Amino acid sequence: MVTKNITITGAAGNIAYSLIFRILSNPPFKDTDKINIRLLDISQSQKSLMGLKYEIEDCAFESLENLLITDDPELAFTDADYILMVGAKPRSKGMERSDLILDNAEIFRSQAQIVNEVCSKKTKIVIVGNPANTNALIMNYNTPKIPNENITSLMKLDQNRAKSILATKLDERVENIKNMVIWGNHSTTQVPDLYNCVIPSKEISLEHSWIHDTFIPRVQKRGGEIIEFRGLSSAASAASAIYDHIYVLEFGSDDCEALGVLSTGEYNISPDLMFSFPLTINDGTFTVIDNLDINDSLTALIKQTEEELLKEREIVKKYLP
Ligand code: NAX
Repeated sequence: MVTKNITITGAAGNIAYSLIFRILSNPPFKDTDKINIRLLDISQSQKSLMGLKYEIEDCAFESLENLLITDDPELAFTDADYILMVGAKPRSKGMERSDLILDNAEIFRSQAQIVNEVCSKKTKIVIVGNPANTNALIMNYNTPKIPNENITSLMKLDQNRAKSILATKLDERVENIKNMVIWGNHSTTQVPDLYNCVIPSKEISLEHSWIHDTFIPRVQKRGGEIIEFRGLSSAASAASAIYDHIYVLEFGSDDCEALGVLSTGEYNISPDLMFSFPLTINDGTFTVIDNLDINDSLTALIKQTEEELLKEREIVKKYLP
């Protein structure tokens, strides 16, 4: 019997409240019979985690072998197969973005140091907590034992949003939309690319103004739109995207995928940034698709998202040994 150790940080938060139940009801892991789930959150959240534990038990999930709630990262991370890093400090009123980046840098560096001590080089780490790409870079730099390709950041929510918005516009099925590339950062500078997108059975014909004045800003600001209507940030859709992210890492994909990965100079993007590129994924390994044309109208936008990541990297440089 194969049992996987799955750790979720920020387990008392909103995204985890959807994610945990989604994973346990239909585990997205290859050749896995049972799951040991470890739920990590800060000490002030332990009572709430206890309530969550009771709810998980009440589901009587057949996939569940063992359930641990803890505020001790070492206990949570030891021998993990996957660590889903959802936990992060939220932005409080009046807080500068650079302070938020630094507060989270501190969290991710200290967790990375523990990961490096107690995990194996097989552990896969998915970074969700914002700023996800820069937190992932910190994780990467502070875990010399973990191969770079095992650390990815969540961009799948952005890709799912882009596919769905286009599907609605064209009255098309979402599964027919292929090659939806998202370039750059998980932020309002990300660049969803309709110029490389295809629908195999038909030609996509869209006005430049719709692409640039409606589609791109809508995808970029979709998170804000959800907050405006729901009064809360995306949680179930983020959890669903994390599930999809794990699924493609485990089972591969016949489409172009969007994950934040460590740049090595592809498409003239600066090396050493966690950047969303077009990827193929097979047998648990990804490859950057390096031969796409970038439409002239996107070049400046892609530069902007790269520059934002460079600025974030500059802010956290003392966390990048
Ligand atoms: P919540 O504020 O509901 O939950 C965050 C949880 O993290 C809290 O329970 C908090 O106590 C915990 N936490 C804080 N510091 C911790 C630490 N050092 N160790 C363990 N746990 C810690 O936020 P939620 O809505 O669940 O969102 C979580 C993160 O995902 C946020 O940073 C959010 O911005 C980010 N997102 C990233 C997305 C992406 O595509 N990359 C999309 C969704 C989401 O916006």
